[in-house]
Amino acid sequence: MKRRKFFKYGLGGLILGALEPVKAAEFITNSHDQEIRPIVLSTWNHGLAANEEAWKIIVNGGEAIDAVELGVRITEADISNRSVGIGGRPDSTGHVTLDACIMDHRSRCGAVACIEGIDHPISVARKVMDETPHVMLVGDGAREFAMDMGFSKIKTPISEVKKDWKQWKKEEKEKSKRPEINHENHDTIGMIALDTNGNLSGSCTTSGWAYKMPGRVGDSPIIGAGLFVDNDIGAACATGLGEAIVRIAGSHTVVELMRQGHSPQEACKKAVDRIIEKHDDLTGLQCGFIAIDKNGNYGGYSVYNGFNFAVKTIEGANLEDAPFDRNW
Ligand code: SD4
Repeated sequence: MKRRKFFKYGLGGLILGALEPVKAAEFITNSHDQEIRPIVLSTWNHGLAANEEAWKIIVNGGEAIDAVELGVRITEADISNRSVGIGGRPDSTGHVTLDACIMDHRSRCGAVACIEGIDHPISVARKVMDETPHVMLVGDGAREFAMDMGFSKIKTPISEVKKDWKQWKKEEKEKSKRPEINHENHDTIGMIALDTNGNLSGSCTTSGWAYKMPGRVGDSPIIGAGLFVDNDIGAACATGLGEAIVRIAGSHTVVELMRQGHSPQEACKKAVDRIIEKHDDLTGLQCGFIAIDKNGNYGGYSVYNGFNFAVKTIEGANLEDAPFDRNW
């Protein structure tokens, strides 16, 4: 067994950022005498930068809910990203419609779906959670709510994306093609985190399936599908073909499997197995899950190769290839 280093912090708070030696620790003992292994986990390569932002909150003793919101805002703000935020690809009619959800350790949650012209859907989802009695707002209602909350209007699609969309329109044969969901597309960001108080939260944000039917919503803003958190057990989120993830209530399934005693890794694999069982045609059907449990253990799994996820712990940052069921 690896040697563990213990660090204790007083009631004055956890100023972990200021304490260099903590980097070597596998877990910390917080001011409530709990041993915690704080962690941030998020989907795909873009998760690396997002995790760094989230970690700033975690390492200073902040709440996981703030970490997962601020973390994925980094990805939403990156206009070179074609699958998250305002740089995302539009639906078949040229409208960029965004989906997002967020959930905290008290099972509070908020979501927006099919929202257009707002740059940070994750923060609108947070406002739905914090400021309304509802869980989800969609379409124009979500947009009006965002504007009431002080979010500014953004023009989408950005010109490069518009050019691509026009080209896609021209290529009639491309219209029925299922868009490839893989690491080159960078895809949805889902983030889950365990903070130094031992609390879990998660977030998920996407522009969804490129050139989707107008009004189409995938798994990403659906609590239980794209994201689920149960503070007694663990947290999970999903990426890939949303329709397949919704069919098995993917992220909720992963958390329930952890409740039954499976490790995060096994739980993700079992959820993927279920997707495979429920679909006769797996052509291009990529789905991946990531999960963490209350003890800071983590894992991921995908249908096909090519899915990776970013891990941030006290010991450092990593990009890991998820194990998978089959090769493309
Ligand atoms: C969706 N799950 O809208 C999203 C897309 C995605 O990796 O995650 N791509 O279906």
